[in-house]
Amino acid sequence: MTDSLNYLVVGLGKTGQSVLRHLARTEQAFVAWDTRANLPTLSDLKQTYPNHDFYAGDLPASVLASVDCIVVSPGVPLSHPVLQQAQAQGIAIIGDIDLWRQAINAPIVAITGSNAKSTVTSLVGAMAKAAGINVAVCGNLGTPVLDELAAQPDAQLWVVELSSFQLETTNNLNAAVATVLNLSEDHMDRYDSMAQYKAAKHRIFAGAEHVVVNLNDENSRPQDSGAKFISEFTISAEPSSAWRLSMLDDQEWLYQGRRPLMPVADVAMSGKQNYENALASAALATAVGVSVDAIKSALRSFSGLAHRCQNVAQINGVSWVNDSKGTNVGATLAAINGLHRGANLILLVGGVGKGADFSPLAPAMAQACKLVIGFGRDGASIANLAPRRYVCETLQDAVAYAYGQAVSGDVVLLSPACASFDQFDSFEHRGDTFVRLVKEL
Ligand code: UMA
Ligand code: ADP
Repeated sequence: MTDSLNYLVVGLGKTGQSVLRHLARTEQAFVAWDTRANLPTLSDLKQTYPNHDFYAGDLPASVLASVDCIVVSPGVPLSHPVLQQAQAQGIAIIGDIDLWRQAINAPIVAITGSNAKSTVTSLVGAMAKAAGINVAVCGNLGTPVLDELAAQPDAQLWVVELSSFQLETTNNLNAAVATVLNLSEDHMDRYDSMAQYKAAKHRIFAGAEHVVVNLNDENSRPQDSGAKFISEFTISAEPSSAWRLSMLDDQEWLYQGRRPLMPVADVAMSGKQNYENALASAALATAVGVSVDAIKSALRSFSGLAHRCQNVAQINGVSWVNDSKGTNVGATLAAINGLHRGANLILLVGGVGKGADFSPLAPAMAQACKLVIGFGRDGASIANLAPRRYVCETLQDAVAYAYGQAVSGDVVLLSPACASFDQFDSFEHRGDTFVRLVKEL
C-alpha cells in the first residue's frame, strides 16, 4: 500500500538501508542520498533498487522540489545546509523511529541516557523474555528498528534504545514507559550546549504514559510530562518509596519500595553502577507488567554486555578490565568509582574526545589511579590532568607500559572516555584489540 508520499532517504548506512527496505516493502516512492561522494555501496544499492534514483556527494538542487518527506539517518546533523533548506521549504523531516512508530501497535519501553542504555535495554529485554513475552529488542544498540519490525512483525513488546541523534527526529513516541537514565557530557561536537543535548534526550517523554526517573540525576526528570505514572530509582537507601539499595541482615539488597527483592550478591552483574542498572531495568519492566519472578530470574543470569567493565584476564594477581564502551567522561567516572580499591587503578585513556571537558575526571584519577596512560589523539589531554601519568601513541604501547608497572592487586582498566575512530573501526574493534594484546602478554 502506498501513502503516495515521495521520500528522500538521507544517509545510507545501517539505518538508511533499513529505511530503503521498509519503503520498498511497503511500496512507497523514494530517492536516496549519501553526502559521501565515494560511497562504496552505491553500485550495489542501485542494483537492488533499479527504479529509484541514488545520489552520492552533492545533491542536485532540483531533487528537493519533488520530495514530500525526508527520512534522515541519526549520524547526519540537522544543521546540514540541505536539511536547513528543506526545513525552510516546509518539507517534513523525520527519522526511522517515526516510520516504525507509525507501523506498530504493541507497547514500547523507550530508553535513553548518556550511559547504560545498551545494558538496561538488553536487561529489560531479558526480563520480558523470562516472562514469556515475545519481545523485540533493538535501536541504537545495533539492529535498526525497521529491520526488527520485518523480523518480528508480531512482537508483543518493543524494548528500544534511542540515542539523542535518533530522538532529534522523533515526534510523539507515545511510549508505554520512557526513561532518561542519566545525563553527562557527550557528543559536544554535535551540540552547541548541554541544554540542547538534554532537550534532544527529553523528546523521549513525548506522550509517555509512565516515566522512570533517576533520583540521583535531576536531568533525568521530565520538566512537564503529562505521564500518568512516575516510578523512581536511586542507589541510596531513601526515599523508601523508590526502587533502591538498602541493607538487610548485613547484606545489601535491591528493594522495590519497602519490599526486599534480592541481595545484590545474587545479581550476576557486579559493580554499583550495575546495581543502579538493575533497579532501573526492574522499574521499567514492572511498568509493562513483567512479573517479579521473571525480573529476578533475569537479574540472576544476565552477566552484562561485552566491552562494559568486562573482566578479561587475571595475570600475576593483576586484573585486566575492558571498558572500551566507556566513550565519555560519565562512563569512565562510573568505571573508576565502581572498580577502584584505594589507588590501585592503571587507567588507559584516549581516542577522539568529541569536544568534551575532561576536567571532571581529575579528582577521581588523583584518588583512584596509581597511573594514567594516555594514547591516541586526545590521550595526552586527559593524562595531563592526572598527577601520575605516561603518554604514548598506541593502545599496544599503553598495554605494554601498563604490564611493566602493574603489581599484584592492581586493576588495569581500559575506559578511554573517548570514541575510537582515530585508531579503530569501532569501540568493539578497540576492545577486541585490547583483549588480544592482554592475552598475548
Ligand atoms: N552520512 C552522510 N552525511 C553525514 C553523515 C553521515 O551521508 O553528514 C552517511 C555516511 O556516509 C554513512 C551513513 O550516513 O553512509 C551512516 O549513517 P549513520 O551515521 O546514521 O549510522 P548508521 O550506520 O545508520 O548507524 C546508526 C547509529 N549510528 C549513529 O548514530 C552515528 C548506530 O549507533 C545504530 O546502532 C544504528 O543506526 C541502528 O540504529 C552507533 C552509535 O555510535 C552504535 N551511536 C551513537 C552512540 O551510541 O553514542 C549515537
Ligand atoms: P550506552 O549504550 O548508553 O553507551 P552501555 O550499557 O553500553 O551504555 O555502557 C556504556 C558505558 O557506561 C560503559 O563504559 C559502562 O561501563 C558505563 N556504565 C554502565 N552503567 C552505568 C551507569 N549506571 N552510569 C554511568 N555509566 C555506566
